[in-house]
Amino acid sequence: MTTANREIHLASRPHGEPTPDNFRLVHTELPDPGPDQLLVRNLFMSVDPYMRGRMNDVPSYAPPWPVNQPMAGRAVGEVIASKLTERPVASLVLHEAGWRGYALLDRDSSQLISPAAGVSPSLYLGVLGMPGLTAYAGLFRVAAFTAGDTVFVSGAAGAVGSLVGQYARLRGATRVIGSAGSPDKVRYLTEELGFDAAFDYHDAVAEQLRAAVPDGIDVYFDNVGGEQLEAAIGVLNVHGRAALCGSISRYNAVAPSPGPSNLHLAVGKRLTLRGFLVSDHLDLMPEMHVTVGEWLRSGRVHIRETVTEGLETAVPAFIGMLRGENTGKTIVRLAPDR
Ligand code: NAP
Ligand code: FER
Repeated sequence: MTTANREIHLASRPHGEPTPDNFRLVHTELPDPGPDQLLVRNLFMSVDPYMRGRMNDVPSYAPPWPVNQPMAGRAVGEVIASKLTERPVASLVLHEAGWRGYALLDRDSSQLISPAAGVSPSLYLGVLGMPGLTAYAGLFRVAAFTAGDTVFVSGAAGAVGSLVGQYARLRGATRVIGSAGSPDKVRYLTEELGFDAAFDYHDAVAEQLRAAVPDGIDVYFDNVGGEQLEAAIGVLNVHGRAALCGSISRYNAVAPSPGPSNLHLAVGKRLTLRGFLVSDHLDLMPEMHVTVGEWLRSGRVHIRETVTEGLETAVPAFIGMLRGENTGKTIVRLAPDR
């Protein structure tokens, strides 16, 4: 027997912002699982900013996606046929074969997950997965947050940023400030997530940030780079730390952009500006699950997902996420019954 499948391939490499014609929906057939293989039906797939980098043919920590091949990305699937005893039918697995309806996996390419009762498996793509660990490791290890710090996070209404701000408050920040791309998101930060202040970065970034932090900041969690990084360097206190997590304001850029014009301030203020990859901090995953699992259970961390339905919405969801159409984690539901 075979299983009819649909997969999204990279059709061409974008110049600037990705467009729908950079992608192609392809119909394929999957064979039944061979020895030690399992067949999964994908329930949820993730679209993430780093995928924009994988569309480019340039050397990077993550190799470029090949053209005319299915794209990779995290997904949660339900095992529907298995020749591997450790992955029985009906179990749930986290894996890298997103952007498709079904996938053939083996032991090494799949990880069993057991969501607690009432926990959506999609959380393993967000707060309990890669973005969640990014927030946790970036704040507590990379930026060396300690109670009493004042924290500024950009991209604050997104998957990573929304967690950073909440984790800082829960661990005793003096003040937490966030920036985001719309008045609705700014309200979400202050009214639902408990940020002390927030602003829309489309207008007068340096002035708004300065007004929000009269005593400066000790930690900057940088999701966006560019103008906001420069503004943050301007208000960082002596011995301040910045965790350089991402530079999404530059991901669609077609020409190099100048660095922060005030980098010299790092000398006198003895700043630490430290880039990091979540994959270097996987040792924190168990601790993160214990700590954040308890925060979620007790209702002290709020999460939001922006969910679209069906594989045909994956490309618009990805392009929309890069444009800021999401709040919280962007998820594509692939199985209408979950
Ligand atoms: P996300 O924040 O959920 O979604 C991306 C957000 O970026 C959009 O919602 C949009 O929100 C914002 N954005 C788009 N263009 C922008 C611009 N020009 N200036 C400022 N903001 C802009 O995505 P995420 O998954 O949480 O990722 C956030 C950042 O973390 C990204 O930079 C990503 O690459 C990085 N990251 C790094 C690691 C690592 O290991 N270093 C791991 C995961 C993620 P607005 O409406 O606010 O514009
Ligand atoms: C990883 C390391 C980094 C990874 C994702 C990232 C999916 C994301 C980086 C970014 O968004 O800048 O292993 O796995």
